[in-house]
Amino acid sequence: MKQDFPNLQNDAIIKAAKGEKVDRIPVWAMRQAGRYLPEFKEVRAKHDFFTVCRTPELACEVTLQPLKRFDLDAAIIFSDILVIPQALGMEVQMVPGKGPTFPEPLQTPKDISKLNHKPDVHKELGYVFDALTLTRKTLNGKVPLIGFSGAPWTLMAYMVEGGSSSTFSKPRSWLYKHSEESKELLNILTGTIIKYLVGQVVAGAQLLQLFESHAGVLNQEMFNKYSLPYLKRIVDEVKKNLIEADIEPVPMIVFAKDAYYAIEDLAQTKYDVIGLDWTVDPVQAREIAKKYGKSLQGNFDPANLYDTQENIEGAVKKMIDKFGTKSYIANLGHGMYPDMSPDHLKAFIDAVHNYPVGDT
Ligand code: 1CP
Repeated sequence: MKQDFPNLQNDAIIKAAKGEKVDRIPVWAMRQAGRYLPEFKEVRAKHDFFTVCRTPELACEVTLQPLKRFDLDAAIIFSDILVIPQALGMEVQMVPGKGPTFPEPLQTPKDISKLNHKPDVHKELGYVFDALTLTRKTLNGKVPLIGFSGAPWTLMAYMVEGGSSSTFSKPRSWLYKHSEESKELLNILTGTIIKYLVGQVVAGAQLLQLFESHAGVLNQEMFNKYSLPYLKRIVDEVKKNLIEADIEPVPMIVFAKDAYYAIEDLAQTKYDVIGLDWTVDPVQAREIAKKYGKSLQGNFDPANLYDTQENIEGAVKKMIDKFGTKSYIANLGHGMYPDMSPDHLKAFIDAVHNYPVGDT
């Protein structure tokens, strides 16, 4: 299948993901579009959160907002991980001050039967594909466009808990009390995520990131049972399905937040890049990544952006000294917080770009 998109001018992030030489270290920031930007808040004052996601022109506009301010090496499509539970038939509201809320979460495993197990992703999530295609064309080849999805465990966590939580005790109780039904739910999610990600690449995504944002509430044994197998199936099948459709597979990034114990297992999958949160030591992660020929992404402590711009520069240099410049995509260890200063993100981005890469 041939896609007709403008030629890419800055492919540093794709090169870094593949372990190829770059002229400068590529950088982007998780949640680079969002509430810390006054221009984002202006759009949100006029439109409800999911209206922005569902209107390709608005999604495109907010995706491009951070690129107008900063010298970023990638755009990430504006959407949310919770569009998948919506596609399966669940209602999700974005409640100010509280975050995502499910009025009717899955209360017992019987509720799984109420879900649409095999949604038509083009019908239910076609608006994301349209936003990707419009944004890819509007970018005009400036930088690559990243598509994303929540990973199955993280989505199950919200669907059962009904919203955010520091313990996610309800979905974790399912893993012990209803193991088989939990696996059934994770399988339903996995099947939809695979079709959704393949559709994103067809629509114009040039890299994909999987967010396992709540890996941290699982121990290693539970992660190996309820997260890793599904993450693996996603990368295997997305790449296979793309090849079968005669489309070149795009680099895939896995970000399993707080799963420091899983880095070696993740490095043995087909993901090209392992995303790291700020609690991980880059030197140790690099040793593992080298062994398996993987690239790394991360892992600046987001709270470090509250420091002075001068101190940010020094901290960035220290971080890159540890990661090295090869097979590396600079990023935060998690997303931007709403009260952060755009100027401090700029200091981070500029400090990454000023780091000399040398000849190796
Ligand atoms: O009112 C608002 O504008 C809500 C703020 C907001 C924004 C800007 C939410 C609600 N989602 C988003 C956009 C978003 N979400 C993006 C695109 C923006 C970009 O990165 O530039 C992406 C990639 C996400 C992904 C997402 N949503 C994740 C994974 C990343 C992570 O932070 O770990 C998660 C966990 C969500 C759920 C979610 N949606 C929104 C919030 C506040 C949350 C987190 C809830 C919680 O703390 O549990």
